[in-house]
Amino acid sequence: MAEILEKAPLTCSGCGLAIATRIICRNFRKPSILVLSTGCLEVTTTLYPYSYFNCPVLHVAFENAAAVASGVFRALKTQGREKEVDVIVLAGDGATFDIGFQALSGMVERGEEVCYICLDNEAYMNTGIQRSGATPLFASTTTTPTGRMSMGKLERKKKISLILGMHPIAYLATASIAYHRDLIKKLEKALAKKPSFLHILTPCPTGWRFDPQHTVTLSKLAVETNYFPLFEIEDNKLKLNYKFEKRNPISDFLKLQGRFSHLKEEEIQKIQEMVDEDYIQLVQLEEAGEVF
Ligand SMILES: Cc1ncc(C[n+]2csc(CCOP(=O)(O)OP(=O)(O)O)c2C)c(N)n1
Ligand SMILES: [Mg+2]
Repeated sequence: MAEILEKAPLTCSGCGLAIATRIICRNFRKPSILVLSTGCLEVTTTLYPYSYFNCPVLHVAFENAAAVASGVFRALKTQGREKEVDVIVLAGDGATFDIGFQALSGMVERGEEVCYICLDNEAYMNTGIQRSGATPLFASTTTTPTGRMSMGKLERKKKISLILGMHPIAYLATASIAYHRDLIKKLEKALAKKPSFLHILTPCPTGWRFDPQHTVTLSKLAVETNYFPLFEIEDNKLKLNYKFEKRNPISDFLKLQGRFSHLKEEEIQKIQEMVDEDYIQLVQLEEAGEVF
C-alpha cells in the first residue's frame, strides 16, 4: 500500500532520509497514521502545496512523537480499530536518541503497539548540523568544530538499539537503504510485531560532507566495515544478519566524508578499535542466547 504521492520531497540531492522514507511508505501494509517529529523529514515533506504523504500525518513537537503515537494507538483501541490501522513514527536521531528518548522508552515499556522508525543522519541536520547523541566520535559538526585545539566530537555514539533492546520490545532491527530487501523484510516484521523499533542509517551529503552520488555506497560501506552492523532482536534473542569473513577497514567509510577529513592515523586507529570492540559485543550477545 503506497502512502506517498508521486512527488520528490524537497530534500537536498542524495538525501538518505528521502530514500529510506520512499522505501518505507511504498511498503505499508494497511491504512496508516504517521507521526512525524520535527526535523529534516517533516520540513521537506509537509510544506503546502508540496505534501508528500497520502495518509493522515500528525506533526508534533520535537520531543513527543512516541507519546502522541501512544495516544493515537489508545484512541484506535478504544474504538476497536487498532488492528485495522498501523501507527508509525518517523523521527530523526536527535528526536530519538536525545530529546524524545523518555517518551520512546515509556512507549516501549508500556507495550504500546506502535512502530517507531528512527532515520539516523547522525546530527541535528535541520537546524544546521549540531551534534547529537548519535554523532560518532571525532565527527566535525557546527557545535563540535575542528581546529588546532579540537578533534571534533569527543564522545562516542549512543548504542540506541541495544538500549531499546533492553526494554520489553516485540521487534527491533537495524537496517540500511543499501540492503533494500533486508529493509523491507524488517519493516514487515516491525509492522506485524509491535511495539517495534527500526533504526536506519541515512547518510546526509550536507552534514557528512560527501558527494551526493555516494549515499548508497556509504550506506553499504557502513555495513561492510561493521560501522553499522545489521541485526535484529526478536523473542529476546539477537541475530546478526550479515557476517563478513573479512570486514572492510573503517578508513574506506571515513575517507569519503569531509566531517572526518581532519583525522590522522591515530584517530582512525582508535575508531577502528572501537568498531571492532562493538562488533564483538554483538557477537557475544548473539551467543548469549538472551538479550535481557
Ligand atoms: C524543544 C525543541 N528544541 C529545539 C527545536 C529545534 N529543532 C527543530 S528540528 C531540530 C533538529 C532535528 O534533528 P533530528 O531529530 O536529528 O532530525 P534531522 O533534522 O537531522 O533529520 C531542532 C533542534 C525544536 N523544534 N523543539
Ligand atoms: Mg538527525
